[in-house]
Amino acid sequence: MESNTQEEISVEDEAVDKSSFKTCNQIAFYRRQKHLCPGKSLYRALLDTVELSDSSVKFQIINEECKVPLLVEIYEIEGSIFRLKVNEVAPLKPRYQVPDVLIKEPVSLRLTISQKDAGKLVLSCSSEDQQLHITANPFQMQLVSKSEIVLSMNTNGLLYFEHLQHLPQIRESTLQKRADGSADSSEENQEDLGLWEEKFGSFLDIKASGPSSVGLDFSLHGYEHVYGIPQHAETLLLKNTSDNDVYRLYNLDVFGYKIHSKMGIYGSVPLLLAHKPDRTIGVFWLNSSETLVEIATKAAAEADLSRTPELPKQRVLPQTDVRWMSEGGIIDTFILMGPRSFDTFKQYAELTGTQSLPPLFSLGYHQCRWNYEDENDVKEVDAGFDKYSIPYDVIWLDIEHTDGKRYFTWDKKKFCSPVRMQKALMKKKRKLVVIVDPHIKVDPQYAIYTQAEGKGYFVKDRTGKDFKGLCWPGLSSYLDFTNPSVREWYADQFAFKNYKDSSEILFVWNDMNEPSVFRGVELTMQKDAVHHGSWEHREVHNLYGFYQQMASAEGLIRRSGELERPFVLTRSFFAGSQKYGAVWTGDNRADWSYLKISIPMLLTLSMVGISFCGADVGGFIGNPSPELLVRWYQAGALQPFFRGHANMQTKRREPWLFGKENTQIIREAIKERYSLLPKLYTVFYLLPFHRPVWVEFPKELNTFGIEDEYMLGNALLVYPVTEPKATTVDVFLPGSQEIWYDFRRFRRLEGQGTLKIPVTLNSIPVIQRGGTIIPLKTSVGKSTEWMTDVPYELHVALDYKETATGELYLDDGHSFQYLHKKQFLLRKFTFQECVFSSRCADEKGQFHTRCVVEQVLILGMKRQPSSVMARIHDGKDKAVVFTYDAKSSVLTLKKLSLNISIDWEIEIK
Ligand code: NBV
Repeated sequence: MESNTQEEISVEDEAVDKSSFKTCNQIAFYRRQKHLCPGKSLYRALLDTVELSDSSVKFQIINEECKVPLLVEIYEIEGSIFRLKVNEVAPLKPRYQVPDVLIKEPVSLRLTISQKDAGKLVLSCSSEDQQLHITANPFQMQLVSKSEIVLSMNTNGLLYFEHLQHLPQIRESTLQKRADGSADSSEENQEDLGLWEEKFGSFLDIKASGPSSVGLDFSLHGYEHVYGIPQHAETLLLKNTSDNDVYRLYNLDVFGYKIHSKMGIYGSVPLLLAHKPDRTIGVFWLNSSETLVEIATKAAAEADLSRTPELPKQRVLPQTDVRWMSEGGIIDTFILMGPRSFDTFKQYAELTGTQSLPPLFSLGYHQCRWNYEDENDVKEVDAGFDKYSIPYDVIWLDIEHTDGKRYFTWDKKKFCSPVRMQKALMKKKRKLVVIVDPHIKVDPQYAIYTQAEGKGYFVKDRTGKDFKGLCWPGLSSYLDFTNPSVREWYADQFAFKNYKDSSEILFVWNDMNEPSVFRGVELTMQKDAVHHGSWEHREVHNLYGFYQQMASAEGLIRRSGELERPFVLTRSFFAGSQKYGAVWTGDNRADWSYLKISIPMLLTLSMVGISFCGADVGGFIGNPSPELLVRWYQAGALQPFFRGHANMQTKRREPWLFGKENTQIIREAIKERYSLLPKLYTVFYLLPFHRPVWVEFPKELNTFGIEDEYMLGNALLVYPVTEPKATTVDVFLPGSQEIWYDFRRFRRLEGQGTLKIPVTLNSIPVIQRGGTIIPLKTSVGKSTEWMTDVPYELHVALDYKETATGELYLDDGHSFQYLHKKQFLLRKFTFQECVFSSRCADEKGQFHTRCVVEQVLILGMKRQPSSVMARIHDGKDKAVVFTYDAKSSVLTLKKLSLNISIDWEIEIK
């Protein structure tokens, strides 16, 4: 085993240097598209070419300057979605169209032509209140709903489409001269536009297809709040961009990324959401090449009619203009019409899939570090959790566990018996996650390398040889996950017979899959590298991590005989990654500002379908103060994916290393998460897990920009403390008719709007919304699996009508039986007119469990009952033991022992 790389490649030096990354003006296709001035578009629609079929409307548009025709295809898709595709009528060669992201070919409905003349085409949709208005000259499109224009395209005339061309003679000779060093400076200057080649530092990108970028502008009428397009370390609300500071979607490995920056980091989801009180819409731009997004919001205003003072003042509606620009591919865009935010989420899920239901263990706490050194280290850390009575589910091994960063192997000096180690964890009902990166050490002794090399499974360089770059193992090649055969083969590497000393408790972590290439251009792969089907890397760049996670998840499913749910964490992602597992926000810093920004970063991921997401608790880089660490645990415990992680140069930071008091507070935070697991699992089933406040209060303007608090499901409002030495926090309680209760002390919070809530280090504010019912466990165990039979407790928070509802989802927590055999329970709890009932909410599901509801707490109960009776369907009435606390208005029903899977009701007299 060699350890050459750490010495050779200093992590800090390689990764922090910001000049390694491009600014917008260093991106040639951006400079080219910026030559186009807003105004009248160069495109005219040829409406005499209109063809109407059962599924689409097609016609040509022509660029008045170059006369190249483009084909426009319009689809209405079931569920209030529109799709617009623009491609060349006759491209020199096919242009890249993103495969594998849409879960199926969307079902199209028939559009009808309700008006057509030389200048205008009006298409009516299946739902009568929606129409598409197409203007011929200049070519523009408007989406009209109930005679209100919701969205229009190309209004600013920024439709841009570089048609594929033959390499001009002059270019060929320049390239030749460049190769033999005789190019003169006038020829060099032409490189500015970066048409056939583009320089960045010492890197030269030679473009096999020449310029091929596309772009289009959208005007969102009435909208001034826009969200989405992760991943950026930025606010929840997207900001207005300026020249040279636009949102970039380009997956990059940025160690210790800068906060409040629009530069691209690890993953990309080209979905933008816009919200106004009566509608949420989405624009999904399906393109996997480098993409830039400009945003210009004009707020609502009073029109300046000073020159005509006699006219009544007019309100000018707000508007947001969004301009998308991509380096390659075609224009393929979906408009999600909502109208409610949940409709928009659903529409997007219909296209790209829903978050896969995580195995229950993965909702527990994960303990990670670069690195847990050896078997003994693992044993001691694991024992530490028991010693300090802190629940946890998974211990993680980083790159050092392998034999010289050869993934799927073990460093047998440090881990001499991985099987023994896994058996010991298994006995404790815990799991192991190991890292599996996409780069493969160039080493003829390494079976994974020789097989992949023999089969031609690596990405190629421009000349057709295997692409080689530096990464942790030294010189490496990169598996071409865009190739289905590579994914098949890779999935098989997870089979127990192939992955020596792995067991069914071993799960997977895909890191460095932007892909990260040390000393590569922008620390990634050159765009002129070549993938399966001869596609250049530039076309598929943002899909690389998506495909690796897809193959890894498939491998784990196959390994289990298709029985068990996989768990795969990925750093890089794209639209649709939610189908394959979890995502985290990469190399953050142990700094308060990174704790704070993690909240909008995760909410943004959640809004674009990636519900299972988290940030490294404690901050990956640097050493958190005990106070910061405590606050981060409290925040992380109520975020979807909950993992403590630390860089190799940091001090050890297992939860018990910061003194008795801090250990106690961290323990409480983790235990609270475990007691809330029934609720957390249920919201994972119902989705999205956590959401911005505005999603629950869509009409309340003052919630639209909130990013320091959020809703967990529909019931809990969480306010993570992200300032040092905080003694109070300003929590905004929305809804004029809402009642809010302190989740831990059960008392009603007095007041509305912004409340100054006192805080101590012991906890962060968690507030239950009146009208909701939360299922919890009455006690916690060493890990999730120890808690299967622990009884439930239900927290019923009454609203002003003295009613409440809630759900519980339950299954075996690990297999696919919930899908294939409908082995699940979905229970609905209702409190109305002093009767509390538990009913089946989905007759299709059945699941046997011995688990009972032991206790019910009713918050906001105004009177002491005279008696309480429980009635099991077809059974006898039974008197219920209860206590009533008049001061806090809490009624506690005790010793209920009511099976969770059957119907029953409790009457309060
Ligand atoms: O594998 C080492 C680390 C990992 O711990 C971290 O979580 C990743 O984001 N990895 C990055 C590579 C090295 C970063 C300097």
